[in-house]
Amino acid sequence: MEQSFIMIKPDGVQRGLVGEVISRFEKRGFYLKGLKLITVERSFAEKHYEDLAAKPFFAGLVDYIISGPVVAMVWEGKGVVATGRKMIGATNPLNSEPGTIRGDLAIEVGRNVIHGSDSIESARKEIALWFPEGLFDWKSNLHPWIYE
Ligand code: DAT
Ligand code: MG
Repeated sequence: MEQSFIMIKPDGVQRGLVGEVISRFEKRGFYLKGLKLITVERSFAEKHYEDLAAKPFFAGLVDYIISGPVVAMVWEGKGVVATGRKMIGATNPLNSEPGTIRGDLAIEVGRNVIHGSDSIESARKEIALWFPEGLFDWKSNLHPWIYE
């Protein structure tokens, strides 16, 4: 089944939003297949955001991501990549709809609480980067109550 890489950024961890974010993905019906609290090095953050290396905000973005621990997760379920993006909301929280994570919990683009893979292909790459040790293979007993 489809998987997405979701990360609570250092501001989300510092602000005590870990439970809130996890709760939204759990309640929606997605399955948690990987989870860790981790502080990454500059070179690792640069690799994660390599597509944005030419952007003027790249250095600041990397400084922010390495400024403290993040919660790296893999969530699984039908359509989780696109639905995860909708749950997260627009990149700039001032444009994020209320009801989305950023629209409810953030104000500035440089402190937007959460990352979510933007395509199935980037999810695959990001999961390989962040979880080289592999994921947990377990099946929820709620499955028939979430899927028909
Ligand atoms: P998203 O995180 O919604 O996938 P992105 O991949 O385009 O957005 O950018 C990655 C992060 O970089 C984003 O969460 C916040 C930061 N960022 C993006 N655009 C920015 C901008 N114009 N100014 C400052 N930071 C920006
Ligand atoms: Mg992105």
